[in-house]
Amino acid sequence: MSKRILLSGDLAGVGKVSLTPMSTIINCAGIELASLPTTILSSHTGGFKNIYINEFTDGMKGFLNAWQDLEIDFDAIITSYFRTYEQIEIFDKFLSNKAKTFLIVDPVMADNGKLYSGFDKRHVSSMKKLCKKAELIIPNFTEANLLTASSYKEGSASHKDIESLSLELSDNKTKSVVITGICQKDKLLISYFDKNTGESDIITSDKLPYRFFGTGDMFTAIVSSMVVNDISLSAAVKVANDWIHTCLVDTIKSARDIKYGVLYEQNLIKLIQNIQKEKEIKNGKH
Ligand code: PXL
Repeated sequence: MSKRILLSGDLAGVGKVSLTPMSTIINCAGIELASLPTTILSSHTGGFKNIYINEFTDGMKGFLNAWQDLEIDFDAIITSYFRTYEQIEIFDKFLSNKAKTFLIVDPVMADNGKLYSGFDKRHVSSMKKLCKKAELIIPNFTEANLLTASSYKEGSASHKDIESLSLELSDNKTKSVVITGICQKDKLLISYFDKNTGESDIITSDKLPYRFFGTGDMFTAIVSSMVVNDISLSAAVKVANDWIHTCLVDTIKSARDIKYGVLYEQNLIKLIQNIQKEKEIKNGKH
C-alpha cells in the first residue's frame, strides 16, 4: 500500500517553491498527497514585483473542516509556508485530533539572516509552538537561530556551535533535527540528528555562488518522503543533498535568472532511481 501525506504550503504560480516542487517530489517517492494551500501567490516573495497574494486562511479552514468528515488518514503531515501566525494557529488546532500522526515541520520563515517579507516575531513564536509538536524539524540555519534565540553567525559557527544548536532544537533528543544551509567560507554544511538511532553528523558540500529559492522546500520533500518510507535519516539527507546539488549545477549552467527557480525537471528520473535504490537497500536487496 502506498503511503499518504498531508502537505500544507503555498501555491506560488512562478518561482517553484513550496507546494509545486514538493508535490512533484513526494509523488516521485510513490506517495499519495492531500494538499492544503495556505496562500496563493503569483510568485514567491524573493525578487518579483507586484506580487498578487491571496491569504487563503478561510480556504484553509474550509479544507480542514471538509476533511474532518472524510475517512482519510495520513501516514505523515508536512508543513511548509504559512503566510500568517493565525494560519499556524489554525493548523496547530487541527493537529490536536492528529496527535498520533508523524509531524514534520519545515519552519519556513527566514533565510540569509532575515525573516521573509511579511513575517514578524509573532510568526516566530507560533512556529516555535508548532515545532514542539513535531517528530522531525528541518530548519535552515537562520530559522534554527530564530527558533532557539541563538545568534550564531553565518560563516563562523563551529561544529561545536552547530552541535549545540541541533541538541537544543532536538528538545533533549526527543525529536530528529536537520539544519540546512549552514554557510562556511567555500562550503555548505548540513547537520542532522536522528532520534531513532542517536546518530548525528555534519556533512559538507561545495558552496555554489548563489542563493536559490525553493531548495529548502525540495530538501524537506525528499527527506520526508524517504523517512516516511522507513529509509534512515542519514541516507535521506545524503540523497537529497546530492540530487539538489546536481539540479543547482544544471540551473547555473542554464544562465537563467535564479529567481525563476531550480531546473530540476530533467533530473526527476534520477531522483526516482535514487529513492528506489535506498528502498531496496532497506529491504536487503543489495
Ligand atoms: O522557499 C521558501 C518560500 C516559500 N514560499 C514563498 C516564499 C518563499 C521564499 O521566499 O516567498 C511564498
